[in-house]
Amino acid sequence: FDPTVEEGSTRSDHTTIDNHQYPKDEWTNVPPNILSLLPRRLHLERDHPIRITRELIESRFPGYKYHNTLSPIVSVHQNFDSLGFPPDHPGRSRTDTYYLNKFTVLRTHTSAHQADVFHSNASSGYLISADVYRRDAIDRSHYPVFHQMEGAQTWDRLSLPANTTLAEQVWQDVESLPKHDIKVLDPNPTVHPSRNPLQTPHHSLEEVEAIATHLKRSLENVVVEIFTQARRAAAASGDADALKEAPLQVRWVEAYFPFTSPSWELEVFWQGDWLEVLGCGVVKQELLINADVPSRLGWAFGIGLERIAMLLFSIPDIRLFWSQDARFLSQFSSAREIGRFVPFSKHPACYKDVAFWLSGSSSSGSAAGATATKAAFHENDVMELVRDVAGDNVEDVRLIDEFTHPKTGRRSMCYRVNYRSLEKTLTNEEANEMHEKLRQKLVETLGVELR
Ligand code: FA5
Ligand code: MG
Repeated sequence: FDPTVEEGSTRSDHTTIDNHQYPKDEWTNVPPNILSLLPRRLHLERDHPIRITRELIESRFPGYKYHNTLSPIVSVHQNFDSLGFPPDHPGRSRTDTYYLNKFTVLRTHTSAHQADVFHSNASSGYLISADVYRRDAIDRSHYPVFHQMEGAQTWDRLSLPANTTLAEQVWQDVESLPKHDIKVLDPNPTVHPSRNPLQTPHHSLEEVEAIATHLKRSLENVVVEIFTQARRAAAASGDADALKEAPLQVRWVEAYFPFTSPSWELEVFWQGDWLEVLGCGVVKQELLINADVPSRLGWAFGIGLERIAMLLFSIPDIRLFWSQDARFLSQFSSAREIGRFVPFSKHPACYKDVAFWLSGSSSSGSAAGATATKAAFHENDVMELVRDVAGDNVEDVRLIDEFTHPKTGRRSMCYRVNYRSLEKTLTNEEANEMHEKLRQKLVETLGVELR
């Protein structure tokens, strides 16, 4: 923080973070409430559940190199181009990503560091844990800042033991992984070659099979470890519902990422539904070639630490991770066994609706690409205004009605905002006040017409 800059006349032309200045331009869209979360770094905070979760997963990858302090400010090149995101990929849009300016973003995933870490070629396996930023919906499992852990393992064709092929080496490494006995419902989902082609110019089928098996087994082991700990915590709590939970079920599903092929997601059956916990795949060889390690091949994954921590500790709402309330923080310690989180009293919900007509035409198009022109209506803009006026006092925001007027062609939307603090009971007046501000901001910022 540099006071001379803050007070200077250029104040509104730059964003200042840690004494660095980032010039603003027509792409800039990071609000102050998001910037204020940059220093928190929950994955490094002592006794924080995100840190405990990180350390638990790290313990399943002995010998890997850990990177835990990489800056969240990265170039568009690092976050997208280096990973082969096409120019029109929706993830690049200003409605989805926080831009400091045209060339600089808050990383949307830990994969932003893949190219650099592969390039440093410091070890065959690495883990990167970090805060990541995305404009997104508001509900109990989505927050605009969350934490990911990236992992990768590669094998070098040029440094294999004598008379051993790369595939043989990988199979040997598979054999030395710990074994588990859970049921994997769909261990080998069909992979569609149109979107997940085998990298035939670079890899043999045998190599891909060995690498994919090593990848899947390593990640299944992580999930088994998490669930074993969560079960133990449930048993210790004596909670009857917790003990009734069905045995662990996991399944692999095909996924698509621009930087892996083939790609998968791992889903866990949790509270009656399939929950996606990670994405992964065989690293595209172009990345390794561009990182000057063309003789290496391997796998990578990205896992959501909040999702894992919610399973591990039974934490019901993602906002809790940001709480500074001792009733939350005092329940976690890396020195104790994992225990179930005991919710403090749940405060009443206060629902308020807001309905409005969109301005202009009803065309909906994505604003991706090389320009930052005024985008069509995007729900994430509503979410951001809600966070701006009400912060963590909102549990979720849902679209409850939407229609197009048959004569005028105008579109109308109605959102239901659930005002509920984790820490205290909100009075109706407090909720009304926030809601009135939201209504004004919607008009001022998005140019809608209230109904
Ligand atoms: C990625 O971010 C890829 N970079 C993952 C990857 C890495 C693939 C390496 C291949 C190789 P995705 O957007 O699906 O993928 O996010 C990965 C995980 O982050 C999800 O499975 C989920 O656990 C978590 N996650 C995603 N969005 C949110 C969110 N808004 N809030 C909390 N967790 C989230
Ligand atoms: Mg995903």
